[in-house]
Amino acid sequence: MKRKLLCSVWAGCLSLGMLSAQEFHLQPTPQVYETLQDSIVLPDAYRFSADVEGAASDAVRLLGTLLPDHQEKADFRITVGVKGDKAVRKYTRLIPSKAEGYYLKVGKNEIVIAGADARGAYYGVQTLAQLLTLPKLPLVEVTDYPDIPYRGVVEGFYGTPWSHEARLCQLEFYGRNKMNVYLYGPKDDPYHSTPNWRKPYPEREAAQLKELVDKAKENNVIFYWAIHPGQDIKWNDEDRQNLLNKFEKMYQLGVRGFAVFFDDISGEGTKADKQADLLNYLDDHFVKVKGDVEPLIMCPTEYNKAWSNVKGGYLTTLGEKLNKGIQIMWTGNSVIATIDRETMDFINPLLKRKAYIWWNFPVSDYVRDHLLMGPVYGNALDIKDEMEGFVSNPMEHAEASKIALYSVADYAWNLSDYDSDLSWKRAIKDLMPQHAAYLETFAAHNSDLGANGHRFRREESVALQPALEALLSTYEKQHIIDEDAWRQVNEECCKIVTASDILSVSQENQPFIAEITPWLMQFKLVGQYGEAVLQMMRWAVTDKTGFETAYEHAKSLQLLMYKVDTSYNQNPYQPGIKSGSKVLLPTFYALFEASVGLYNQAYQAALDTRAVYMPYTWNSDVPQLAALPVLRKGKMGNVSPSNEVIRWQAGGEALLMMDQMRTLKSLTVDLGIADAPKFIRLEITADGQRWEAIPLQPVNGKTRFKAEVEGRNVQKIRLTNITGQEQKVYFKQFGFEEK
Ligand code: 14T
Repeated sequence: MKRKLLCSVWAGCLSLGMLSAQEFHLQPTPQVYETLQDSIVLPDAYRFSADVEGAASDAVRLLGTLLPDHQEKADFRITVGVKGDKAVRKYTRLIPSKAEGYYLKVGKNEIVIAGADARGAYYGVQTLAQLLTLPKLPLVEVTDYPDIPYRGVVEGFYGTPWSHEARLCQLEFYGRNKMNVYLYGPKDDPYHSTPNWRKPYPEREAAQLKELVDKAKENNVIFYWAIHPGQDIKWNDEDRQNLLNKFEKMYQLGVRGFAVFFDDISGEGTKADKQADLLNYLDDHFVKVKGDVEPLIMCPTEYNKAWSNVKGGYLTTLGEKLNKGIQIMWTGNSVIATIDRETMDFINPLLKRKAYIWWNFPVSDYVRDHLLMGPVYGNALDIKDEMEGFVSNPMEHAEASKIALYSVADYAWNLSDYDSDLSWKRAIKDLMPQHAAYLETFAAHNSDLGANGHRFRREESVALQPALEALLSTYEKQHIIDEDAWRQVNEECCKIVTASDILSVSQENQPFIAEITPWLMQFKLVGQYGEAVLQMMRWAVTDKTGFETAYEHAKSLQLLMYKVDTSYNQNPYQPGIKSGSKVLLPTFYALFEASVGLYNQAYQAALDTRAVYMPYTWNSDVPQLAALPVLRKGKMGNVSPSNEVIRWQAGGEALLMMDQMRTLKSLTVDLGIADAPKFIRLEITADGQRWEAIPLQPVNGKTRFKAEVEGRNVQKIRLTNITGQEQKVYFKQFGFEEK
């Protein structure tokens, strides 16, 4: 923001109680913010001039919730209006000529809020509301407007849609942060997508949607309802009418913004000319006829550069055919990407309009075991004139998404003044003012996505990285402890444990804590594991029992982390709970291994150096089998099947080892051959010494066999080729269930 400061730090000269001047920052960052060195206390009585029934009525209503009842005869005057209103005529030339802009002045004897339009006036009052949270009201002049016309959120992820309560809370949040768009399009709402898009919502859902629409209006947010019909749409009159009927139903619920999504579909529905015809039809026969509906938005099938085939003409067709005014979404150079000038230079000419950016962050539907709580960075700051809209696709965790959404609002309002780190810190304070420091610790270490198919990564644990690197490299290379780094890391681990406990029981934002609780549990264990590993380093060669206790503790913590990872958030896609997975844990694992190595050397011991808890390990002298991963899900253990022919040499063995003795319930083997028992011997051992062969019994007379192991204790299971010749088999299944 351009701060024309008349005093270097205005409020530094005053006593500001809880909030210091340095801490105070308007959100989103205004375009021009001038401030005097002075402040006032808002009087109880004031004269009010506004056209209450006029365009500024939303602004007036919001103002009413902020101010005490006024009296007619008072010296202090509060004026609210929209450009053209009599009340604000005097200020006409000060109102920015930009949509949704406003001029706000707090003077000694007056407050003026003059909007370029109704939403502008409303935003002026939102800014005043922020100033009113200060102990004294600073004298200011704010001239403000958004850089990007449409800013907000598209609920467009796969997974559990947001709850009704979460949505209501979001809409208020958007209003406060000057976001004007909420696009409703959760992939797992059956009435949004195939095949039920044709059907009206049941009564209860319809009533809730109506409530959302009203809530959106109250907060000056445009509620867009999106339909996702492409997977089974027929390009005929009947389906066109089906779509129109559904829109009409939604119109009756109060919806005044509509979108059609053609993403992630295949087949007939993907044709550009058909899509354009449909959209134009809706534009001509619905939007234009109604007269009070926002411009249509469409999400194309080729919605990112990597998936587009320019020569195929899909995007060119849309660009040429789609009515002017219909907006087209774009996720960037790939599904998940940051947006830069090159992104816009590629797409805008094809679309013959400014693209409407669908930003796939902090959406986590392809990395569901992670939370994306880090700063919003990577989008160019010099492309404000290239985008029609900028909406963010969030996580299925509505409250946790607010950290990113706050910064998206900040960015899209004022690109050139956007500072990702400052914005992130303010977002955290906004979400949990009382516990911001703890939440910052949590967010700093829970921001990366882990390895993923989109190869989109975020920084994590940035502040601690130098200390972690120094600690690890001196320890690994020189076998000595960098004391400074050790202290820093230890302190951070301590903070992690403290933050996890305090946040877990915090009452400040309970829906938020409920969303992140499993990650808080995991985060605490990561901190404790770090502390234990630091102790192991300390004692590795100097205190045998000290080390052994720390080692056992670290091992226990590994097991506890494994339990959290396999007990919570067990979705079928990326089950589990990952925390501190980019920098913290890998460093702790490496330090664990290095310190066990030093201990083993010092005491001629042979402690297991493996840092990650593994209930089962799998090994074989048959090379093709040795490489297969072994997985555990709940009580089920499975060696991943292979789809190649396995050449199993005579006498070759495959061995499954348990970390401890476990009791079995069942065991299944399928080697793709009907006479497996002739070639393969299955044996178990409970003590690791004495082996016992278990007969394989056919299931369904095909290639699948089971072994009677109910109630048997085992430590190891072994398969051996007993034929004296190489056997060719398919390793289709080797699985068991624990009791
Ligand atoms: F419409 C789009 F702009 C878009 O991003 N569509 C989906 C979206 O619903 C989802 O949340 C997002 C992130 O996973 O990506 C799109 O969905 C995909 C992307 C893929 F690369 C679905 C399957 C994919 F292989």
